[in-house]
Amino acid sequence: MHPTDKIYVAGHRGMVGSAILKRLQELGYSHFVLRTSEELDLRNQAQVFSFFQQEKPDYVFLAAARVGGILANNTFRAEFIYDNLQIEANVIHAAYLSGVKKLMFLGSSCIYPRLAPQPIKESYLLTGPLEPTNEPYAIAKIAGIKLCEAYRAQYGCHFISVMPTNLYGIHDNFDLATSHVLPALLRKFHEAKLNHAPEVVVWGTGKPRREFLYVDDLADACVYLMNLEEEPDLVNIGTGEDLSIAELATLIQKIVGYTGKVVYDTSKPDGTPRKLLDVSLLHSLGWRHKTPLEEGIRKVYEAVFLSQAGQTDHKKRAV
Ligand code: GFB
Repeated sequence: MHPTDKIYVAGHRGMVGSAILKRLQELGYSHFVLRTSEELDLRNQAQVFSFFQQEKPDYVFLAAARVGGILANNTFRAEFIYDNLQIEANVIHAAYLSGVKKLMFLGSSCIYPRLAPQPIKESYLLTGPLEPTNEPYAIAKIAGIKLCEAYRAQYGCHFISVMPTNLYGIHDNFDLATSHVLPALLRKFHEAKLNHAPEVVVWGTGKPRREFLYVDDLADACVYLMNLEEEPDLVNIGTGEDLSIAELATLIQKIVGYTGKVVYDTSKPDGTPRKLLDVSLLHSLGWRHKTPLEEGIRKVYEAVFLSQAGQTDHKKRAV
């Protein structure tokens, strides 16, 4: 990408899209085309096609998606498949029609089989049944990968997919009903500390293992991969390290400084037992993550829960 190229970041107000935009700006890119979801509904084919015909972006980061934690995925099954399929189909086809030079589609590690051997290589895609709690979302994301692959094979489009592991960051969703585990636990421990609550409830058994990547590192990886001349059509992005949910809870408890008890609500689902990405391909392409987990969680905790601005912002976002 040249500094003058026109770049469309789809989903630039979300946690991932905003981090990608910030990284691009840090690197000197300045020619962006951006639309909020109120201005452009990516589920609407006519709107998307006319936007691409009018703007003709050179590069596209497709970071717009309906996302959420285990409960949101399991509850809003229809929206998770429908919205994501629509967004991907519209944006990827419009990118082909308008001659986009390169498009990067962001998927998720839940596309891999529930019981895939660990760590999970890119080649394990479609080798076994998916985790039921997020199957609709995973099917939509697999469709996105296959769309990129098909347009690449048939029309020679430079469309690639990256599969990030579980992400976290300052602009995360902190709503306890729809968020992922890391922001949820930060909020639960913080509020329990403030309210002198005797215990914090963690969902599931605490045994599942997860890998977490700081979103600014993900953004750096995305821009890095976008700028490679030759790259594989599917690349995992992670740290290559995981921990159990119980270990995560202990770490967050320490960071927050909460001294009460941790209890497990086993009526809530555990989801996939383990989801550790094999990042050897990513490493061989010359990229490694920089932010250690504890440092990243401290950054988020300080920015969102301890700073005045963060507290106001998080209350707005957490209702
Ligand atoms: O982060 P999370 O919601 O998503 O949950 P997944 C990870 C694990 O943390 C599960 C447990 O075992 C949860 O039961 N957990 C414990 C909690 N306490 C909490 C809590 O307070 N809130 C939440 N949310 N979880 C999602 C997929 O799976 O990950 C998506 O559903 C996507 O499709 C995303 O792939 C990255 O890692 O299980």
